[in-house]
Amino acid sequence: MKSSYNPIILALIALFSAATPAAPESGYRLWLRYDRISDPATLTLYRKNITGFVIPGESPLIKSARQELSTGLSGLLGQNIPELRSPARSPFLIAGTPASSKIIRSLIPPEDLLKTGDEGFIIRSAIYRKNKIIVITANTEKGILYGSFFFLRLLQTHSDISALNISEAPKTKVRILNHWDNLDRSVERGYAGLSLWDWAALPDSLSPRYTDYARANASIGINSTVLTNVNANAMVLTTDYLKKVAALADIFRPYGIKVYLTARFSAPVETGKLKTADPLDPEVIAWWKNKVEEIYSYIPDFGGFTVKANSEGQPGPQNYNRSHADGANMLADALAPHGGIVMWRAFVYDNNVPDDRAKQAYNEFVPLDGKFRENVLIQVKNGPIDFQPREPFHPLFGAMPKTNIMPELQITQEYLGASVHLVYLAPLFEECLKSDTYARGKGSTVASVIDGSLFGHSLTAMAGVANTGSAENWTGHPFAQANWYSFGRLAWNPYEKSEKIAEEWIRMTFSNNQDCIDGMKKIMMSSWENTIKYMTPLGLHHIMYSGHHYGPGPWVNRGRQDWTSVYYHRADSSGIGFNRTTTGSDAVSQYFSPVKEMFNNVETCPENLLLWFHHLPWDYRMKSGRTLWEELCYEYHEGVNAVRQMRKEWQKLQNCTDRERFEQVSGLMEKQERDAIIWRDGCLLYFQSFSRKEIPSGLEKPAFNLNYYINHKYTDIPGIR
Ligand code: GCV
Repeated sequence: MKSSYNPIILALIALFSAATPAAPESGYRLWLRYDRISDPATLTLYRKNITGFVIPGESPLIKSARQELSTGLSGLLGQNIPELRSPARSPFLIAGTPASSKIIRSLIPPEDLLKTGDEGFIIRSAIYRKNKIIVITANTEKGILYGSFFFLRLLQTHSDISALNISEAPKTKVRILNHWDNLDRSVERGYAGLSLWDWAALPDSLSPRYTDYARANASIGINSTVLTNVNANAMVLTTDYLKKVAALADIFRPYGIKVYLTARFSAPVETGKLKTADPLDPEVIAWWKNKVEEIYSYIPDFGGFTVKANSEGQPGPQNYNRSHADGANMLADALAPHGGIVMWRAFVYDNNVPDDRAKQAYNEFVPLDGKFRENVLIQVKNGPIDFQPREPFHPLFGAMPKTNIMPELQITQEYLGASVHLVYLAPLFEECLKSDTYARGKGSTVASVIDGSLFGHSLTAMAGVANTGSAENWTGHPFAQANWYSFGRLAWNPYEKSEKIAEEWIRMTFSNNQDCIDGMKKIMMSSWENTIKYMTPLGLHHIMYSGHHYGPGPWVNRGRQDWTSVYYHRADSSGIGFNRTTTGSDAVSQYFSPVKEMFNNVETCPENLLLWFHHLPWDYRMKSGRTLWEELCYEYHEGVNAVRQMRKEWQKLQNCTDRERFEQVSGLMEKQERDAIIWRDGCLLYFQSFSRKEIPSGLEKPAFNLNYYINHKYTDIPGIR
């Protein structure tokens, strides 16, 4: 379509609109900003294509979609885009199911919707009575809601909407946030303020934030949320709390979001006054059955339970000499008549440290394959230890073909710099999802386990440990919003590319100007690798300070052995690294061939996981020609230098954002540089006490001695005391 503006004037306006800093923004609106489209040509085109919208129906889901289309379209197009009672003679948008709209029935053949299931949708350009229209349709109203958000995203990202033919369906069924939120509003590993759930005020007082939380999630396809910490409190299962939970569920339902709770395994004893929580005890079975019935009486679409059992002090079936399957199945049987599910976590390891911690979940769960009910999923962290900056994929992926397996990713940055360091996590998630398990030969990726295609499972899910809190911008660091966003997009489609997701998010959250997109994308896409370099290069892991996991603590050697750093890095005068090869703990043998051999052989083991699998001498020759010690020094230095470079790049992007967010990010980057240096120098000085080698010339030398770093206290990091 031809624009009526002079192209030179258009170019000038575009240049100035991109180069003018916007009004201050707190970040509250996340990626749903709906500000008027700044590019005049795009705006004109969109205005010509959408003069109004039709959305038949009055159900809660349709009302949510209507509200979103109304604010979104009018905001983005900078003029009132009215809801039409009947089709207009000018181009319009129509959103509805075939059942709700004759126009849609006449335009979309029913077979086209077959593949979209009960949550997917179609967005298509069409001609109706010689008029160009845009159709959003789906089998269900939930699909209409998702389609509406998707369409708004097309506008927000300045996409071409002239010939649309989009068909989308999520690849997983349950796309769920796990909130590690306690009933006193503290958040375990939370760095963005208090819990969103104001339990004391619920159910009478309902913050508007609850609706905005639901909108944000729905906009990226998240359809479930576990409200409470996996280190669970049985109190949330009492009647008074269930009423509070029901109030939240009522707000989330119109956005297609189901609530779930964590079930404390000992609840029958703690709140039910039974003498045991043995999952095979008839009274215990009856207690859970009644409790579940009570929950459904308040929340008819309750999703089910997430359970951490027999892990890090949590009670579980093993307290009664029962297996994880006995425990999970007992809860699953109580939930099954109501359509509920159990997400049973595989994050278990023995406090007696009988074996390499990396091996324990596999050893515990693989023998139980096929023993879980159909409404049970085993929830597996992306790697075998615990959300480290980099881990190999968890060997349980692919190893339990007869069991529903779901991944647990961590969106909150427990081991990745809290909400201070800019770390875009989608490349980490993508690396795990793309990993080939070889469970059924080449191409058996983790993603194919998760979407159910590898072993033919239909109950599929992906969980992300949330990074949200009461901070005005939800996540503390403005860029941490991208981690929430990308989790949702990857849960919808585990094959999506992190770079594409970054670009979408930047366009919606900051700017559609190409230089801004390129600059921010560069920062985001390199941020994870850079952080690994100054924290845990070459496969090092779990060398954080104990208690908080923010700063370095390779010297931590007291307390429970597998909570110390020395257990993991095993540095001594002969070298460094954990020997998990066939000559060591043999964790490699939990992987299928040829992954096992690849990790086992020092020549083929990727260098970025070298010290995860191998203990090597300090003068081991790396591919670069440097010794291992030298390489370690260079990696740590490169990490710090990359943060410095990132700060410079950010300064160039001043006009890509408002002053408020620009200053906030600048301040955070300053801290990130300071703390990256602490990581580098603390770790190198400590490891140097074993290697007894000089830091190569040309590299910066630590400003203080080792004791300084050992005694360093952080006073300005959110959530860290
Ligand atoms: C919720 C790690 C964290 C704990 C967390 C645990 C888990 O150990 O440090 O805070 O507890 O993982 O995932 O259960």
